[in-house]
Amino acid sequence: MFDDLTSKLDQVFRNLRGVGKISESNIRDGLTDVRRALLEADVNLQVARDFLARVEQKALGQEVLKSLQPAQLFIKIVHDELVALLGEKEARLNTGKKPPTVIMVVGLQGSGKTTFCAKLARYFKAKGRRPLLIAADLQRPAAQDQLQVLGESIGVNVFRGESKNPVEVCEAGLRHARKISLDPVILDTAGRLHVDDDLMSELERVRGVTEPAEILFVADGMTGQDAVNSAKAFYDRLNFTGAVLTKMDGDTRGGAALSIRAITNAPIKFLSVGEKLDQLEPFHPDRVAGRILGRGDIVTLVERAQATFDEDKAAELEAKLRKAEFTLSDFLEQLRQLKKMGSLTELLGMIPGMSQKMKNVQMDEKALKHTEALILSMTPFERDRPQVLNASRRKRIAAGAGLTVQHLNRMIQQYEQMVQMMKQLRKAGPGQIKRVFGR
Ligand SMILES: Nc1nc2c(ncn2[C@@H]2O[C@H](COP(=O)(O)OP(=O)(O)O)[C@@H](O)[C@H]2O)c(=O)[nH]1
Ligand SMILES: [Mg+2]
Repeated sequence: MFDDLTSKLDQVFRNLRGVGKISESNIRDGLTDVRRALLEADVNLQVARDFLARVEQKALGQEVLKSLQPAQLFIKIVHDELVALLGEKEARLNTGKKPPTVIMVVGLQGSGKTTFCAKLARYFKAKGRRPLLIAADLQRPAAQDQLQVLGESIGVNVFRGESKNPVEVCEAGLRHARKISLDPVILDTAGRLHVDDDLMSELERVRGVTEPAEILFVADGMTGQDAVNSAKAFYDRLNFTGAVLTKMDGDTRGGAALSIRAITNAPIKFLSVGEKLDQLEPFHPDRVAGRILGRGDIVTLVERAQATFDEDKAAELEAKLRKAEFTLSDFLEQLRQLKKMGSLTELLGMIPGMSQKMKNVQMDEKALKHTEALILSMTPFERDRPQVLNASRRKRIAAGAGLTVQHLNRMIQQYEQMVQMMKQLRKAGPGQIKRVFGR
């Protein structure tokens, strides 16, 4: 997410830090470079212009030139304005006046509505709620089945109804939810390839009968300016109350994220960061601004760790470590837990200061598969006692995994480093961990 923009802004700041004494013309050059970076990230032209005007006013007005660390102050101004552009504070979901709360999900075809509906249902279920999904997309024959399959995979009820009319399906679904006290109710509506009047009228009728507390517009984050244009069209007709950006795991340039709030005045409420149903993040403007500026997002990282790490397993590992029994099987377990949290490259991007350092190192997801293959081709005896791995055992194991002895040696080295690092972390306590993360 935002990698390209991050590295371009980083270069701008680096240039500013590089000059001994900053002059007004340095600042103007900096502003020009920021502008270029924003436009290359596909930020809407007007949005970029307004943004720059605010930064310029602050930068030249706040006596950046006289401050002790002009470059730092300039970065801070850009940061604060980015946060303002993204929406100041986290926007929470509205609750209906009386239950069930209806959340209507709208957007173009293929933007990720159905996937998001299921993610949202999962999100509520994890909070102890009993959501209902209503399959109100009757445009495509398979759309209802798709939602049904997703619903089943997370143990959430999906209402399909008999009618061929989406308005009636929604009404019936809502009655069903009231009868058995399901709340919230999430409506997966139909999309089209382009904004058209038919679709908008249908959505208006659905809105009329269901009185949603929340209408969420789903925008494909990969499409940049197009997403902004369709957002505007949907906003003009439906006045949606929040936006969701999907496919933020791809190499999106970030333009939609930076423009949508300014164009529609509706806050972004979620980011969808993958096809799996747990890949959903509530949107925090300050954290995202931090990520864009390459400062990392340690809070999201920690939250994700808390959500995915199995606490019992973590405690078990810690106990083993204390007794210096951390074996290769534990090493593999640890790596698998890490993998569950998301791609390594993405995780590293959230560690402050890492995203720039790691820019040219494509974290090798393949290496993880290799490690898995190597450890699995050992006997349990060998996994527990890596010290017995002599040359002939190493040859057999490497061959078994379809890899070379060098691969195996490198993996063992990493394992030993991990054991060392964990010992040090444990000795030093939480203070050390803080230092590692730079906060
Ligand atoms: N990589 C990625 N793919 C996504 C994400 N959200 C949805 N998709 C995929 O995008 C495609 C369209 O999604 P779908 O939910 O069917 O869109 P709809 O037509 O708006 O209902 C599917 O292949 C999804 O798996 C996301 O956050 N990341
Ligand atoms: Mg759909």
